[in-house]
Amino acid sequence: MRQSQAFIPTTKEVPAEADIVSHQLLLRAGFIRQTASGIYSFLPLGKKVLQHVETVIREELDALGANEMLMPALQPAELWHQTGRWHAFGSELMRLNDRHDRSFALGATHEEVITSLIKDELNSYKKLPITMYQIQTKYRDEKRPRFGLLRGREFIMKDAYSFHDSYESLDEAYELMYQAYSRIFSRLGLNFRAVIADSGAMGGKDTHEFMALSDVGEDVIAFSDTSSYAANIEMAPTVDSYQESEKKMLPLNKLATPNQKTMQEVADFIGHPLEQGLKTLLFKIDQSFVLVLTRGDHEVNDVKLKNLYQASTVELASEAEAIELLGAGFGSLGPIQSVKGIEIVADYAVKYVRNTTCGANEEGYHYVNVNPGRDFDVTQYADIRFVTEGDPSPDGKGNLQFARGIEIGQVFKLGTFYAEKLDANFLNEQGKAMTLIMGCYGIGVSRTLAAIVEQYHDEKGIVWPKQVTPFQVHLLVMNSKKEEQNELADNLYQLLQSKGITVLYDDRSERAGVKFADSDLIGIPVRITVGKRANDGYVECKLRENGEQSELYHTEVIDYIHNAFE
Ligand code: 9G3
Repeated sequence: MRQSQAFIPTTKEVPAEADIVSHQLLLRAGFIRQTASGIYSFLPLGKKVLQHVETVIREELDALGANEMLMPALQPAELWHQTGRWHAFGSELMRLNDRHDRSFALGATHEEVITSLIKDELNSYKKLPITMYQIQTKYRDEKRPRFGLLRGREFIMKDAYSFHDSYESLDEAYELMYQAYSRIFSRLGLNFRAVIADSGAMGGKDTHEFMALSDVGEDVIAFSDTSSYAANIEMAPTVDSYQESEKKMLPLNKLATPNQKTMQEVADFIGHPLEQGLKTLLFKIDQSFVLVLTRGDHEVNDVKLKNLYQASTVELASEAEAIELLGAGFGSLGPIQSVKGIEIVADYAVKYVRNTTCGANEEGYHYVNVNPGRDFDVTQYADIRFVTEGDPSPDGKGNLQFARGIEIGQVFKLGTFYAEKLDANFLNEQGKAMTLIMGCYGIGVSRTLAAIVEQYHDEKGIVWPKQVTPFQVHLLVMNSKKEEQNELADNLYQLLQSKGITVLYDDRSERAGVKFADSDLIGIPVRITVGKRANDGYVECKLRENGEQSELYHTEVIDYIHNAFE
């Protein structure tokens, strides 16, 4: 492509609304432009990268024998009513009415559509297992779209759905898709981890998230410093490896602790470390109140609470509710003499505390030398805290470290939820109608593009991995008015393309400095510069990833490029 005819609006200034590198660079290098909050146009260079990402995904999915198709974005509301999701998803699900006033959802995902389609067409175990996939635009009305393509309201997803006559068959498909995802993200050059995740609203049992490691990632992953164990921190289980305390129990005592509110303030006032204290929080789990206890230095994991109670909503009670129920505000809550009948759930670590401190359910008073079992009872002990760095890895090998990740893929074992709701059955060998068993598998295609930029850039701009670069070579001519430069550059442009090498040819009448800066910003792996030495047939070659430069005779350029891309 000749840059004099291309639409690549690079900019020097950093757009105010872009607060992470990938968002800034994709805007400045002319790959995307925002149309509305969380809604983007892919300009020519961005579209080319998207195509390369999609090609890698298609190759790996097709190799599994998955069937590519394309489903509509407009989905009849009836389908979502049947699965109960029309109401389950609030304003995040974008909806509209057609001219006959019939309701539709703009597809946020396609379990309903694909299951109703398969239901009508597939009825025999002989046709199972089958996997369908699409690469298609999704719509989710995020409350706070941000970070450019990382959290948009209209984005490109590869979503796949597999159908099975048994859970063994589902397990096989899941494993195959898991391995395919590993190949896809490796081929894209990403530094990623597959982590055990929480199936959340999707139900089902197993799910893994594929996380591209990045400090701007919204998710925190906990991984072993010794083994391959890795889990989303929402899921990482704690290991009950606490030691029994040798200290003897001291007599319970009630102390005035005026204006001591936070755990740290109380610990300092009493004179013991934070982990010696007891943290008491009042939660509303589905509509009932639960007193939740953790050690002073631990944090309640609401996803674990939600899974423990199989609840649909878990939220902190308000201070007013705490005062009304327990007689005190947040800084003075405790499990002693709490209102009878309030459930008390405590993290395993609480079982081992000795002579701890907790609120007295009275403003400005705390109990000291509190001991579980003697001074308060617990309805149940459970793993309800977030793991902390240094905790033993749940697989028994090494200790946990944290990293932030961008979720670029997720694989789910759905089970029969959608097939039951949509009455999607197949006849088994005995001719008996059985409910279809499903898996679903997503990759955030546009999000992956941004994750690649997060992992591949430097202070001058993007540094595209060769698998996804919009062009393989950036050919610059320093002064197109000089006949010898123009001629050599034009000849090279034709020659490289005749060898199947993709070339972005900067033939603009711009100053050298502008061309070099744009070239560093756009981030094409190999730059060939035709300049002063065009007369004796020499050109300058430079690798974007390490800045390595060499002066080559023009006949050597093809080999140089092939070496760079082998
Ligand atoms: C919605 C809205 C947002 C959603 C969903 C539905 C997430 C929803 C989960 C999934 C599960 C898998 C197939 C590809 C892989 C992921 N956010 N999920 O179902 F209506 Cl507004 O999308 N779907």
